[in-house]
Amino acid sequence: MKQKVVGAVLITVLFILGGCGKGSNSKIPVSGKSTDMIEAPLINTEGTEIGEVTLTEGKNGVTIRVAAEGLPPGEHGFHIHEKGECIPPKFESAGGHFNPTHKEHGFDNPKGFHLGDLPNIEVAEDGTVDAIVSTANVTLQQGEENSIFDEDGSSLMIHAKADDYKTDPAGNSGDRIACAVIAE
Ligand SMILES: [Cu+2]
Ligand SMILES: [Zn+2]
Repeated sequence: MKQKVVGAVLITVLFILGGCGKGSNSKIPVSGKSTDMIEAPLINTEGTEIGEVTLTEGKNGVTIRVAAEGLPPGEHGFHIHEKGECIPPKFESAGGHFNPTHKEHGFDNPKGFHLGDLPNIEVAEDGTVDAIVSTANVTLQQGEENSIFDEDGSSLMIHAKADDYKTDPAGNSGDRIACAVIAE
């Protein structure tokens, strides 16, 4: 298991995010397969750890924080991919975008969007990023159709270029440059 289940700080984090909806009935998972919080290392195309992603589920969906360094400055596509495997340098092992509803890519695509589609993230001039994006389209709870804990797991991916939010299948966002396994 690469992702760590951090039960002790769960209540604190939910409180900070204001998403206390699940606070009363959330349980620390016995199986480790379904949870309210995930932390996972982010690796680059050389397999070097460059940061970390944190996913927290509250009543308005899942909040994803990505904190990393050593990335090219500018806007980058950011998605949940369909398989929980990050094999550098190309990360093709992660498959396409998480898409259990069989749509096309992009928020601006009339035939869209993938449930794994997310807003672009901005890397600063010094190559660091500390971004928070939210999505109501996925869940960390196992057994749901939109759960990232499906049979083959899921990963988070940063791309070389910005996502145009409309070009199928990946928003013309270019190479995959960093990957984190968020469910195995
Ligand atoms: Cu992607
Ligand atoms: Zn997509």
